[in-house]
Amino acid sequence: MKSKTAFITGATSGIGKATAEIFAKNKINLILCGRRSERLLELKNILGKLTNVTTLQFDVSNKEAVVKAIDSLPSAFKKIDILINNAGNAHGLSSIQDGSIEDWDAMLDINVKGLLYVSKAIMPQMVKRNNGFIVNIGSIAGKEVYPNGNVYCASKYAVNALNKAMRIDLNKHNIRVAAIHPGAVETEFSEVRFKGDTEKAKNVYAGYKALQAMDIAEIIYFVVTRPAHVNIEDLIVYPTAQASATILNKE
Ligand code: NDP
Ligand code: 8X3
Repeated sequence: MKSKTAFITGATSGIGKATAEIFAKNKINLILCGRRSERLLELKNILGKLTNVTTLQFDVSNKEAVVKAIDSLPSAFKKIDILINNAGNAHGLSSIQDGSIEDWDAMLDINVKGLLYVSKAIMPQMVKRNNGFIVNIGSIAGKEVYPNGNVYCASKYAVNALNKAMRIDLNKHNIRVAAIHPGAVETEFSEVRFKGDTEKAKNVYAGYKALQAMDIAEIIYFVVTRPAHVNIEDLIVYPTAQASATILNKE
């Protein structure tokens, strides 16, 4: 396979799925990851018409599963040029004293440790080749703490710190590292945060035009296609109606 290969976590929905779509249109080979196998299969069938696609079904927070999945990649997909660390979610939105410990564990295990497990399995080959690109999807929640955001914000502050750490430690290995921090993007994010309460989730995006997953995917594609000497390290992207994590110009 001549063109570059990208490994995308959280490709079954939202930002990760849109990134897979734009990468496929631009002939980037794809390793698509997520837990929902039926969605992975559907994506493989559709995007496989545009580029080479393989899928890996695993939970990023399960370190043995991460290693096993990545070890199982077919030889044509073993060389990974671009890693998009996108899998993540929020569980709950409540004051810290009322938060659920299970929700805290899930957010820290997925958003922080999951990102580390996947990166740990892929960084060594990039170091060896003295080449690679890692894009970490942070959040405005990793730049500003907002009321009731507590542990989700902490997890995204950690992503922000890890992005900087990767940039520093991988710099001498010619590996580009970039973080993109979106504000409100209309995806399944709020459905997950509110545990399937679709009305509550819909309300998050009501009264203004939220970012769409493809808005972020186009930016990711732009970032990874800059010339070799250019690295866009840290980028905040808001919908026009949003001025901060908490200031939103709703109708
Ligand atoms: P979605 O809920 O639409 O997508 C989340 C993706 O992550 C899904 O593909 C899901 O796949 C995957 N995922 C979740 N948990 C796991 C897990 N344990 N193991 C493997 N994969 C997992 O949300 P978004 O597209 O909005 O979210 C993508 C990223 O963007 C997240 O990191 C989120 O924090 C961040 N973000 C989102 C914003 C927003 O407003 N939407 C704003 C700022 C940042 P599956 O369920 O199949 O495993
Ligand atoms: C997702 C955006 O504002 O809900 O990271 O934290 S927000």
